Amino acid sequence: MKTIVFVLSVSILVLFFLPLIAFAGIVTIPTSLSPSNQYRLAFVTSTTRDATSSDISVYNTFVSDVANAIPELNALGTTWKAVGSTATVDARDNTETNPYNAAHVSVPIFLLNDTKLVDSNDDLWDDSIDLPLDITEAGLQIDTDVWTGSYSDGTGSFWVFSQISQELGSTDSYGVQVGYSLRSDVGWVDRSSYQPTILRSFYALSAPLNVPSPIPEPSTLILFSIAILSILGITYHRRRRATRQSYRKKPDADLYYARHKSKTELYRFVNVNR
Ligand SMILES: [Ca+2]
Ligand SMILES: [Ca+2]
Repeated sequence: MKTIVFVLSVSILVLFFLPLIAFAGIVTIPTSLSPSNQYRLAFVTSTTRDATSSDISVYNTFVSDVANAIPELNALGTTWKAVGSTATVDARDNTETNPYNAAHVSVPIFLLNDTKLVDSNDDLWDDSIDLPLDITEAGLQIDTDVWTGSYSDGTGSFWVFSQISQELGSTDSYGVQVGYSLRSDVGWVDRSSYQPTILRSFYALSAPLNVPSPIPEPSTLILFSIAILSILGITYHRRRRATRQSYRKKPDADLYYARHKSKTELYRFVNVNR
């Protein structure tokens, strides 16, 4: 009987904590938010590629593929954009986080470890972020250079006076702009530059997401209830049997009655021993 109770208890624990175990790596719904709140998610890719293409869609596809390889991120059904600028598009427009564009939804942005990167689009492009953007798609911290081709206001890295471009896909001799994942000042996007043929990470931003209303899964609830009822039933059954056995051990109904002074139990005792 003890074994059955133990097995059932373990089953309940597994059923109850399975969702937590499966999603332990990353947090896709920030715990500090409430249902219907909007937010975006951000990560830095654990994998790398070059920066030789001047077509922003190449980088958007790259970060989308990295995100959608993670089941929890794929399940969000959102679009992912690279935090990158080419000669024809700025990072803040590619990610639809331009503070000067009223059509771009301004919401808090969270990392996949449940911490807040910034509070708004303004906060993203005001030369500093609240925390380094150093958490990968798998929820792990990473120390890496990141291709951005951008300045810290989210525009393309372009020297107007000398007409030199350090944007993604540039063939100018100064190379392409990188940020550094451990920086939270301007250096998060604008730290240094490298020749675009080398391999580096990318930052990714999701489209705006909504915190869902909590709806308990009926199947989980039913399983949970059945398990609880089973344990209660077993416990009741064991107690009842133990009581019967203790009654049987007592030879004298009067002695038992004298000790317990319960007519109901005396009645039970007589019935059991009939
Ligand atoms: Ca802030
Ligand atoms: Ca800021």
